[in-house]
Amino acid sequence: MAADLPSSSSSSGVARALAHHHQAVLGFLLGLFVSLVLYTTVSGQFRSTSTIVVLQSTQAERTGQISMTSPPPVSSASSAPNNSTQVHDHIENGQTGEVIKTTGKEDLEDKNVAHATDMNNKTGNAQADKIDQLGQPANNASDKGYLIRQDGGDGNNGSVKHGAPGKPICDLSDPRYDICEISGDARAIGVNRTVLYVPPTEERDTNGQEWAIKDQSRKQLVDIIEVNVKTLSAAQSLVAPECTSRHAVPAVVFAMNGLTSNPWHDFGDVLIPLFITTRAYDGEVQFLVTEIQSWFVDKYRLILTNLSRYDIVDFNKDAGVRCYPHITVGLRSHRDLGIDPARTPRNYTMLDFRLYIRDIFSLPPDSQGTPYKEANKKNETDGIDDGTEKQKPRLMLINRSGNRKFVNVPEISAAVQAAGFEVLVEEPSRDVRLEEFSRVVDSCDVLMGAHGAALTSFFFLRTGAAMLQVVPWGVDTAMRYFGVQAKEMMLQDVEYNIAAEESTLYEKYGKDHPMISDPESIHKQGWELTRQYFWLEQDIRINTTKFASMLHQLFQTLA
Ligand SMILES: *[C@@H]1O[C@H](CO)[C@@H](O)[C@H](O)[C@H]1NC(C)=O
Ligand SMILES: *[C@@H]1O[C@H](CO)[C@@H](O)[C@H](O)[C@H]1NC(C)=O
Ligand SMILES: *[C@@H]1O[C@H](CO)[C@@H](O)[C@H](O)[C@H]1NC(C)=O
Ligand SMILES: *[C@@H]1O[C@H](CO)[C@@H](O)[C@H](O)[C@H]1NC(C)=O
Ligand SMILES: *[C@@H]1O[C@H](CO)[C@@H](O)[C@H](O)[C@H]1NC(C)=O
Ligand SMILES: *[C@@H]1O[C@H](CO)[C@@H](O)[C@H](O)[C@H]1NC(C)=O
Ligand SMILES: *[C@@H]1O[C@H](CO)[C@@H](O)[C@H](O)[C@H]1NC(C)=O
Ligand SMILES: *[C@@H]1O[C@H](CO)[C@@H](O)[C@H](O)[C@H]1NC(C)=O
Ligand SMILES: *[C@@H]1O[C@H](CO)[C@@H](O)[C@H](O)[C@H]1NC(C)=O
Ligand SMILES: *[C@@H]1O[C@H](CO)[C@@H](O)[C@H](O)[C@H]1NC(C)=O
Ligand SMILES: CC(=O)N[C@H]1CO[C@H](CO)[C@@H](O)[C@@H]1O
Repeated sequence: MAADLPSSSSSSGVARALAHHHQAVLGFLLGLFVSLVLYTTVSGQFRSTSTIVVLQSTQAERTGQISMTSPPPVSSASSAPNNSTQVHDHIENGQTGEVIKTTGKEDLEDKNVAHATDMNNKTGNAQADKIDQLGQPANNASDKGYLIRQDGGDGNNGSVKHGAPGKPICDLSDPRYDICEISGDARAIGVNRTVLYVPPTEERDTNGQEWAIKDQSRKQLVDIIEVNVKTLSAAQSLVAPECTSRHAVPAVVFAMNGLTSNPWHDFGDVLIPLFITTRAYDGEVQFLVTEIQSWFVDKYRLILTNLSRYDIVDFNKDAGVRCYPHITVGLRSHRDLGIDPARTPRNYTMLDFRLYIRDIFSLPPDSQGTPYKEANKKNETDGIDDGTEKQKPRLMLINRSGNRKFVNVPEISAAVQAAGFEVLVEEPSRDVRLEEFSRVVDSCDVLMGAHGAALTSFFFLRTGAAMLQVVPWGVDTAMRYFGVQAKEMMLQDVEYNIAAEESTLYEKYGKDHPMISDPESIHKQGWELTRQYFWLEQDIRINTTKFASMLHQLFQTLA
């Protein structure tokens, strides 16, 4: 008996222990489940905020309605934890660079646009967003003039001593870009693609540290050649190359190659990131440019010379040892052609950016309404109808010549005019002079074009003017590449989603081909096929009857 007791008690003890163990396991599993659910929900949330788009046009849109006020519905696909939503999220490494080499003529061909989308994978996204939420880095020690500490820059603070001027901090944590901030004795040697940090004597270490940084906003691009950033060791510091010039302002090292030459990328990959990274300097910063492109410098001179009042340095050819109190290597970027205000030093928004661009191109201030409204206003104050013809709203029709072109431009023009607009057909080339072209865009109430880089001219529109995007069959990036931005910039975002019958793919392949009957099935087969069919092979024949009803609605909104 007695012998049983311990035995029984021990067996019940074992049972209890076992039960506890089970509970613990169950609890653990439950906890794991909960945290998984949480993670999925949260990361799903992250994903949908940063991927906002992936749109399926509704039936109404397909038949040509305006989606101006309410944001278009987000397809179920975008919330599904599925590969199909990721199709556009992956940059095709390696090939991108080659595809991109456009020569002058091809400039507005944005066959690469989709390539260059948010290349964040799920983890990447979630991480990036977490970093955002960590908020402002505490390190404030660098001089007040250098308000460079922006977003998650200090996510990696392992190498920073608090209160120290700061060793080079290279932050590789963002899925889009890498960046280094060097405060103190920073020396840039262009021909060697090297930026050195010479620590003060008391901080020197026996070992140095070294990074290789792609100095533009798309760190996956093979074309962007790395710049070396080094903290010199104690021994190296003693033989550091002597400064050949000393500068009082900070410098930023960045690359001008990559996907540039397509305006969407010019702005999205370089100009907006440069704005985010340097606008707060108010011009008191020097640009050290790797892979400098003279056409880019010419085309965007007004923007570049406003962001920096100092000469641009052709860094690849610069043999001097340039010494600065601060050097940034790389450009920050938040999303495709976009700005996350919470991650900028002065809460800049895309609206700020558009107004800034208009300002430096000396376009009328924001208090001016759209050209049509202004003309009407004047006429009203002038008094009565004197019989002269009333000014019409003006629509710029972008005439693409490569892929995704309108094959019936004359009919479209006629329909636009019949709806009461003045039409202006434009084919901006890469070398278009923006000083003049910006004025032409500014004089328009509507900028109309097929989904493509030329729509990037929307920065020159006035508040309340419309971007009329003709969305080709099977293309689902309309909102993400342009629509979201238009709304953020207080432009009317109008989408005309073509029906299958308006795509030349329909004539070519017939209604039963999956690309017509089920575009989603093509998307699922990957970006290469999607790109080939929907981006490269497709032209557009707008059904002007259907289009006219949309134009009439649009006309009403402009009055
Ligand atoms: C992927 O999406 C398709 C349709 O969009 C759906 O049928 C499938 O279940 C999804 N797969 C997963 C793993 O979610
Ligand atoms: C996602 O893509 C991978 C690789 O392309 C493939 O192996 C996998 O089956 C896909 N998963 C789904 C749910 O489609
Ligand atoms: C996704 O991103 C994470 C973090 O940036 C990275 O570690 C991982 O390798 C990436 N996965 C793929 C498939 O690109
Ligand atoms: C940053 O510096 C300013 C002025 O030097 C100071 O007022 C502020 O409290 C500092 N912020 C942090 C987070 O240290
Ligand atoms: C940054 O450094 C502080 C103090 O050393 C530490 O508490 C913190 O965890 C570090 N943060 C990161 C992201 O490493
Ligand atoms: C550039 O690199 C070369 C080779 O490493 C070196 O000999 C030269 O001194 C460097 N130039 C400067 C200015 O440091
Ligand atoms: C940049 O433009 C703004 C107006 O938008 C002007 O106030 C500022 O002085 C300009 N800066 C430079 C360096 O030209
Ligand atoms: C920027 O926005 C944040 C929240 O989004 C706000 O707390 C902060 O006050 C804003 N800063 C400025 C300068 O407007
Ligand atoms: C539009 O572009 C096509 C092809 O480049 C050209 O043939 C046509 O003349 C252009 N139309 C107008 C009205 O400029
Ligand atoms: C054009 O659209 C109208 C109105 O939606 C429709 O009745 C007509 O059949 C369409 N024409 C063609 C050629 O598809
Ligand atoms: C009726 C009328 O006054 N029309 C005028 C409106 O304004 C435009 C441009 O300012 C003039 O060209 C029209 O004649």
